[in-house]
Amino acid sequence: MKTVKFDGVLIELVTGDIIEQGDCDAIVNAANAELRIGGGVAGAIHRVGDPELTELTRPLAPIKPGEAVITAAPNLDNKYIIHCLGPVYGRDKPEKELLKNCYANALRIAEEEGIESIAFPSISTGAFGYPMKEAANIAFQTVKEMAPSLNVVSFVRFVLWSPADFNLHWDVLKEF
Ligand code: AR6
Repeated sequence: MKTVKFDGVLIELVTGDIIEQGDCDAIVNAANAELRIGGGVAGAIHRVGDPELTELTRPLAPIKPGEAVITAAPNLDNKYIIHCLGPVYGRDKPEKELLKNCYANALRIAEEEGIESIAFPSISTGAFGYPMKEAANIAFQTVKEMAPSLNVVSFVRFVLWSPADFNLHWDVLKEF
């Protein structure tokens, strides 16, 4: 585990599974546009939360790349799930801006909903093919830029799937 502070906001990197972050108010889903079960993160979250979760997401779908919506978190210890649709690398453009919007919109919703602690996966870096180093840079840059305006959110965890992903994220974060 590694931590840094951006203004008053504690940033933590861990290796792990997004569905095992029960100490965070909210987790973020790397969703599909239909807000249904999928592979990767969306598979893990919906396997735990369905069928209730899909009942909650159905009226909110479809969403566009960069958008985020919030639901309750059935069968999880978290209060909320914030569902973000990342860009498909090479297809949804401008991909950098769309990925940035995911993090910014998730943090904005968290502020509005009184969420103090939030856990993100590495959005778009699995099925959607975004190179992880670039994606990590955008994620940290966005949190850093927003940190001074965050009054409620005080803890942001990045949950990385493998030790290699963790090391890559730390290499990027320590340069900030
Ligand atoms: N916990 C944390 N990270 C995970 C987990 C997990 N349980 N499982 C995978 N990762 P992805 P995307 C990592 O594919 O690229 C789905 O099929 C993974 O190694 O979940 O935004 C949806 O239905 C990678 O680094 O999300 C969409 O169609 C990162 O999480 C599409 O994939 C994101 O991988 C979304 O693609």
